[in-house]
Amino acid sequence: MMKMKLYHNPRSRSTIARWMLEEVGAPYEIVPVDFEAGDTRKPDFLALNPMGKIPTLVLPQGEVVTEAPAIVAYLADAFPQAGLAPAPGSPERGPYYRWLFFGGSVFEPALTETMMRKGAAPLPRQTVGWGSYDEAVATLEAALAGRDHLIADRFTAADLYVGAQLAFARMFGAPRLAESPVLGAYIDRVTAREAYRRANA
Ligand SMILES: N[C@@H](CCC(=O)N[C@@H](CS)C(=O)NCC(=O)O)C(=O)O
Repeated sequence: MMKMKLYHNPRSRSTIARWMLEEVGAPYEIVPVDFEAGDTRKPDFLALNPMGKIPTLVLPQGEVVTEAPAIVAYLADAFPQAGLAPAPGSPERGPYYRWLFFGGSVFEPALTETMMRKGAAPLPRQTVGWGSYDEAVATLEAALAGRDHLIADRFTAADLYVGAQLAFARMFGAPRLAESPVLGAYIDRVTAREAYRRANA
């Protein structure tokens, strides 16, 4: 059987895609990417993803999927038996998209801003699409207060993506997370999953 190919480096966001591949039980092979050897700048790789970034997933038919949240969302739909996405068009699909996109277009850039511009004045919150890091964290904290998961009281691909971002943030020592029992418990809960362990072994 033709397998999906994941261009991967264990010290990168491609661990998110690998975690999702493990969750859904997809047959896949790893194509190792060596940053130091310049693999992401080589023409063959740039032909797949001109951004020169991983994760990059190549489907057996040749289609290319990039951007970790898109890979996660695609796999959730392609492997419905894993039960990681509410049905398209169902009411729960709305908040499911909300949190998946929140992870990619709010939390991630907010985290990058707070970690890489330490000491600089924050970018204007009304203009940048992610508002501010503090608001992004407070929003997730409010969404998770008194509940185990973001949607429908079960683990979905949105928890995988947002949980992965939060786990990275905690690992990098990002502000506000150590003081949040709600987010701390959430990160512990999602990263206790077997598929997470397999992907990060
Ligand atoms: N928007 C992308 C970000 C991917 C990304 O920035 N990947 C980094 C590693 S964590 C990368 O491939 N860097 C290598 C490079 O830019 O040459 C996603 O969400 O997947």
